[in-house]
Amino acid sequence: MNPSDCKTAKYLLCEWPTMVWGLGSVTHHILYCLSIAVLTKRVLLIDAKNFYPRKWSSYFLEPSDKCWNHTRESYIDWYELDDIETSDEQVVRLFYNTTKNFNRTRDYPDMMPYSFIKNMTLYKQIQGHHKQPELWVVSQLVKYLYELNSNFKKRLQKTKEWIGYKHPIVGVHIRRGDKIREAPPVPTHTYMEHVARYYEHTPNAEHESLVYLASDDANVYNETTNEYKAYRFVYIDPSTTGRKLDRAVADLFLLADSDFFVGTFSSSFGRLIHELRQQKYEDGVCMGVSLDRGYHYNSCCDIGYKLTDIHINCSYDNITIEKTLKQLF
Ligand SMILES: Nc1nc2c(ncn2[C@@H]2O[C@H](COP(=O)(O)OP(=O)(O)O)[C@@H](O)[C@H]2O)c(=O)[nH]1
Ligand SMILES: [Mg+2]
Repeated sequence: MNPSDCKTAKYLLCEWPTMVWGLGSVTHHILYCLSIAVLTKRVLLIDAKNFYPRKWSSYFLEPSDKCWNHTRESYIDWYELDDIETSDEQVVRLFYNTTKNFNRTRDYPDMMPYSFIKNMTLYKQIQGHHKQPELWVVSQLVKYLYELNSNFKKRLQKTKEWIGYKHPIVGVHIRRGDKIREAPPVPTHTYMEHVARYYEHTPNAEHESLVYLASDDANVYNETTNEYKAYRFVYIDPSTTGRKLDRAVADLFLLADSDFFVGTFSSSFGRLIHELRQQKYEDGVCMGVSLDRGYHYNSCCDIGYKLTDIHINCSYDNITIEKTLKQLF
């Protein structure tokens, strides 16, 4: 990402066609491209209609300020190469399309966790510290990509104070909306059963039991706060005006920074929270629970983990002993 000369540097041009994707899906596609760029020692260029660099910098630091505007005269497609890792071509294009009839003759290149995993010594080393080395590797990429800028960090701090976000707090992400076409909705009481189990095992004497609630469905807030009076719900009111993306990024980080997370990994947004949380703990695998699928990298477009879900049995008895490394912002 930081070559000495942009004119001679090698590039990976990642391109995907126009479509409306959410924050989690877009991020996982960028991370996939980033993993290949790192692996092949190329500077990543992104050309996607739904990727808005100006919006990016409202929240995050630019991943790199070098070579991003390189003008490319020509490129070669990755599938025309024998080996993308050793190719001398200056610009290699990785174009991918989610439509089933896209005529692709080769599998997409493996993403970074796979190539790491081929190196068993390194895999075992990571395993000594973390129950899911694949997840740990992905979280390192997320860490590089998702560095909040100081302005948004301040805004998040203010929001935290304003809504009364304090530790310990359980983060609950209830994904409904368009997702119910892809995954059966999980009833609210199932989320709340896990909140109750967390607080049974981790009683909190300092203040009442707090829950940070986030959903893409505005009805969830009244419904949940009216029904579960034993908890104090903290949230950003979905009726507040402002950019939709502001609330989504804030929800993402406030959920990621909670002490325990209850969500669904059928949601890309949910998996992104879990990935971010790996930076908060030495091993954050059991510091959250998915109420449907196990952890996997991506559900779309044949990229990552060949769609295998990784399930790990976690016990509520052990969660307090995980070492907390830091607050996330
Ligand atoms: N503000 C807010 N928006 C959400 C939440 N959950 C989902 N969304 C919205 O729904 C989109 C989810 O799309 P995506 O990231 O692709 O994940 P997926 O559809 O759940 O797999 C996000 O970009 C948000 O706009 C939430 O808890 N809070
Ligand atoms: Mg989606």
